Amino acid sequence: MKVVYSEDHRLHFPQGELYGGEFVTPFERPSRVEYILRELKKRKMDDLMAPARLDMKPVAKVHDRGFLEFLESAWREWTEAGFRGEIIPTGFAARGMRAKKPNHIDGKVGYYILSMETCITAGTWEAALSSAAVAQTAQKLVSSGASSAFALCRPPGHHAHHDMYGGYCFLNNAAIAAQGFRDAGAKRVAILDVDFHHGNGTQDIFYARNDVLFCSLHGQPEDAFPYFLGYRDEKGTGKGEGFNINYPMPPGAKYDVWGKALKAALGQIKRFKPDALVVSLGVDTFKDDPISFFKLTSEDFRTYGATIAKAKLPTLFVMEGGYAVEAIGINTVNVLDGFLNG
Ligand code: SP5
Ligand code: ZN
Repeated sequence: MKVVYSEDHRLHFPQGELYGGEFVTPFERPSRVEYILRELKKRKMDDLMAPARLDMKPVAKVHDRGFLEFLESAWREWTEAGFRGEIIPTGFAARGMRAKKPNHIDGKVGYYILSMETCITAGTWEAALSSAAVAQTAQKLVSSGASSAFALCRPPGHHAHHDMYGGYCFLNNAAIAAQGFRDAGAKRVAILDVDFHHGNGTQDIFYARNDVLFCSLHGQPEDAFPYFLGYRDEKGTGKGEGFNINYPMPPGAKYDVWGKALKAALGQIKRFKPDALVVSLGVDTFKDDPISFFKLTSEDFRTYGATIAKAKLPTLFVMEGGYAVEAIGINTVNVLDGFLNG
């Protein structure tokens, strides 16, 4: 399996993440990728490839133009306004207020953000572009006949909406890849999101569409980020009705519960008869993850990799979350190894 990877992820490394009222070193940090690369090498699965230049057409189909322009110019506008820290907004269009985009950068940030732990810094836009290029290059490999590929994306993408960023995500890499599959001729694409967190951004982007089925397994929104989306009764809208399926699960869920949800999701995916499968691969379902509450073991990751392989679909793995850094390599590569070798 080819692994698409770019060093440019390093351009995004904020100093701080707002966590429990403190600024801590971000959980989503560059070393995550290094641990994964190290484990791929160890198992001789490091068939690495650099991304091609990003084709913006699929990006423009899944993201709002004003949002893309905002991300591109945010750092310049922020520093020109005289601000010296990393980008964090102070005000929001809360209930009952007007959701109109202001001119001042501080207001614009409030308009486009969905959660405040995610800072923008000088290199964020470039890193986000490189991450999307990684996903797109891997998608093109699969569109051209590879049975699978791994997009080692960083920063992650599944929390990024059509026109909002947050949850460590800026551009929705999995959505860009799914759109790329469509543009390359796939009639139907399924997205299976196994990150611990609900894939709110991916849901938002495809909510009214019936050509992309979105299934997400995640910590229930009553207790887990992103808190305001991911309930079971969110099933899609208009012609997209029935093409969004959420599997929220309570704190402490182990593989007996999680694996059942996976099988249910794979059953729905099979019924949909997709031409390609995108797996939003987060390994923050691990028992020792510092910000999550599922209890999967390292061996469970291998098991579910093998289960996904049984769908026998052209499959693109797109890296999302996972913050137990010492185990992130083992857990991620276990999924790929289980997928390839049972
Ligand atoms: C891609 C991805 O996995 N993004 C996750 C973003 C999570 N951001 C906020 C987390 C708030 C966590 N609160 C956890 C309490 C733990 N005791
Ligand atoms: Zn996550």
